[in-house]
Amino acid sequence: ELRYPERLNCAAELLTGQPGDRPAFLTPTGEPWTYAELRARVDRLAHLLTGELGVVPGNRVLLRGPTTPWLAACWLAVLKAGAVAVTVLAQQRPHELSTLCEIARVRHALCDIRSVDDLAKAEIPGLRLTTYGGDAPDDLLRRPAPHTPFEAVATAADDVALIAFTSGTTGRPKGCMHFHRDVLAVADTFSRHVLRPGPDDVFTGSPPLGFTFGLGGLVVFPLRAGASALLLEQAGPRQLLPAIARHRVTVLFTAPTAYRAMLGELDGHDLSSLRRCVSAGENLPAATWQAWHERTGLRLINGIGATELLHIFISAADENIRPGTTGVPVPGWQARVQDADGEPVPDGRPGLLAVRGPVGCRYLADPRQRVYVRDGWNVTGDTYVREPDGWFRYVARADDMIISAGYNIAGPEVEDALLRHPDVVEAAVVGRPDEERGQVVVAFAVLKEGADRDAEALRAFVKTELAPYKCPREIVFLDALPRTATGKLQRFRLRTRHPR
Ligand code: 3SK
Repeated sequence: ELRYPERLNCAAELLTGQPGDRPAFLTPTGEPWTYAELRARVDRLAHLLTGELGVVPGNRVLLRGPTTPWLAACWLAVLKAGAVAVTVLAQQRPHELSTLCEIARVRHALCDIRSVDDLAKAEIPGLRLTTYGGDAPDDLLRRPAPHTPFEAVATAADDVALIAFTSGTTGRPKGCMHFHRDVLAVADTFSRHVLRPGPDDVFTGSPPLGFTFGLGGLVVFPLRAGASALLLEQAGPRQLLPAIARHRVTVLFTAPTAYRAMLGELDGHDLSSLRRCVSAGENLPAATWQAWHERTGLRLINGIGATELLHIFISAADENIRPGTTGVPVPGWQARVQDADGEPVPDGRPGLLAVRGPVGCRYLADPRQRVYVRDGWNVTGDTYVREPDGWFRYVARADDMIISAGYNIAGPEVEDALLRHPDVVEAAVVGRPDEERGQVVVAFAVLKEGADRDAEALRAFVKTELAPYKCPREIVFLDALPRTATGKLQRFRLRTRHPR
């Protein structure tokens, strides 16, 4: 069981104990930041926040910018000052930003100068906006500040440390509050037991710090282990692959889409330093797992996490990985499959995934809390099967099951079959309303450059892989699938696409 002291400031904890001369953050171009430098910069920022900027404990401070050591340092300084970090994505537009600020009652914003335009355009009453990384004399990083240590505010372990937003794939965003102890708990469960990092590890990946998948993988987990993190502003396959070789990266965090995209570009890149590759954010099809294993010899760690629960709560570790399944509850977590009334469903049968552990969902003033948390269980909205030996297998998002002529069809199973075709790079399968069958299966596919867009041939291929009733009635070819800023597939946009 995890035990933390009653008074706990997680930022202070994350910055304590590492040798000062060890690297904390690396970037592709600049000098590494040592732990001593990181601590000193965080302390200067915390002095500025609590002095000139007038931030007081409990204030909500919006953080926005590309993934840089300065963004991570601002996040740590906000927490060290006892304020609440509201992390948002650099891609969010003025209207979205004003909604988030209204929900979280944001008073201050620290924004990378390169991401300021949309924030400046957003209508946010009373917001005190401060920029960093620019040339102006009042830029945060140019202001004079004491070079003395900053004493962390003695927050309670269950004071709110951060608010992370989940947009889901549609609907009004929900702000998820997480405590100081939650931040350490995700490091002390998933990272500690599954990744088992040490000071020599080098983490990198693509998820931004405004997505808790990235915040954990690129800041919290490396710091908790005294390791280092390579922070990339651009983290597509073209940047990730050379960066892994150059910085001898050992732990990689990215989504299934990026693993698939990297597969097409692996030639000539040295991945021999990698020892853990984490895939989350979306279901990992077995076909992607196999292809990555064949080409690299590495066994992808598939995880399911949620913004509501901060990070990953089911996954598998090391050799004990079964492609096509997610895994078992991370130590410290419990999971079960239940029906719509909250009654456990027998093993082997699909139902709703429910989990509980050291972190719980706490929506900020949102009645949807009652839907997510039922009887002390967090109901994630995913349909899962628990195998008789306790392994959890993903079926679909609960609202993504397709019911066609009385058959229950899981879109991801059909997607996996499509992805086994050598020309298919991305696939998404949805149900389209149909008078006769209730719904029919419609697939959207992105093909390799130059491949022949032959829907009939692809349908014939799927028929060799799956029972005919699962075969898509129609296959539509797209150049790219619609995704949210955090890379999640927006199936609702496909469902409402008009047939050709
Ligand atoms: O939303 C997710 O899929 C997720 C996955 C891993 C860690 C954190 C999150 C939010």
